[in-house]
Amino acid sequence: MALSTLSDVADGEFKRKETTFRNFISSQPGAEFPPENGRYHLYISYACPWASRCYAFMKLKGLEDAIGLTVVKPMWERTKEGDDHFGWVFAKTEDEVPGAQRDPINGVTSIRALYDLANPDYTGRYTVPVLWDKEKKTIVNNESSEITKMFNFEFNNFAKHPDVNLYPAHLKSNIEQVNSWTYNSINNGVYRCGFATKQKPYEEAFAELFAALDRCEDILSKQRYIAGNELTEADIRLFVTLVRFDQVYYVHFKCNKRLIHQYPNLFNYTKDIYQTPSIADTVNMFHIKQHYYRSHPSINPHGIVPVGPIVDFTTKHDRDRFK
Ligand SMILES: N[C@@H](CCC(=O)N[C@@H](CS)C(=O)NCC(=O)O)C(=O)O
Repeated sequence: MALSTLSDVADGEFKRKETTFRNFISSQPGAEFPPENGRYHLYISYACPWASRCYAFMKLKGLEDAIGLTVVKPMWERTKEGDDHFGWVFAKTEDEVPGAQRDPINGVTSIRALYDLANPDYTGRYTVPVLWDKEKKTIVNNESSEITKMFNFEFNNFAKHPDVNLYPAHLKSNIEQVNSWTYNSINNGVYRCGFATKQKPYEEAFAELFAALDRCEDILSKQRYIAGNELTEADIRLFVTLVRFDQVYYVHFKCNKRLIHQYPNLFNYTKDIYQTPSIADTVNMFHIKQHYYRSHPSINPHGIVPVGPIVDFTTKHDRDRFK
């Protein structure tokens, strides 16, 4: 099975490649991609933390009526007869896998086919999220950190919650400062542990990951959210990794120094974000576990999905102790 994720390994070290479609939806006069009600469509996997952060922004801003959404099947499958690429595919029928859908916009069978429609010469990875323009029939952007910015700022005329701002100006430098270390050491850090093919890069990524989690634990002992006392982009970015950690990364990616539910502040914080209205809708643990454990045969050859641990994010948290 060809695993495009593993093609990002060099010298035993996992190095994530840059994404390719980098256009912006903008309300500036004359913009090529203006914000319009009903024009854009987001393709995600519930398994993917990067795609899930886009979906979380969509929900927090109340953009579900303005921007369409389609969810792929959790397990990677062959994307084209005659070659050995495995990747994201759509459901064949609406009831094939609970939560997974057919492609209602282009009627294609895989995410790869969307990239081929957008650019027949495309040769990169076929990743989610994909933000699709129905009018120009192309991919606007496939970089989650940019899609979230567009959702935050550019659709306020159509958002049910235009007042929600996950990049408030007064916290901008804190947010960027936090993102600068959480991305490499935590969000990508778990992948650097999991996809390392040599001991040394694995151990380096592991040490960095747990040092960064300790740093979060310390910050979160003093304030409710990671960049201050309001929910921001930095929290959503951190949350998507924390919520997958105990049930996937601890086992599958060998991030097994400590579970998140053993850190009092990090665990209560994860529950706090999970219980923020509409965030729980973006977390589908069935898709998450099915994907990771069953789509990476190089690290879990038999595709057995561990039953535990059972983690309950719905119990009471203590984060309202910060006012
Ligand atoms: N930089 C991208 C990364 C997205 C990404 O790596 N997505 C993974 C899933 S978690 C994917 O679609 N992988 C498919 C593949 O590698 O073939 C973003 O943040 O949007």
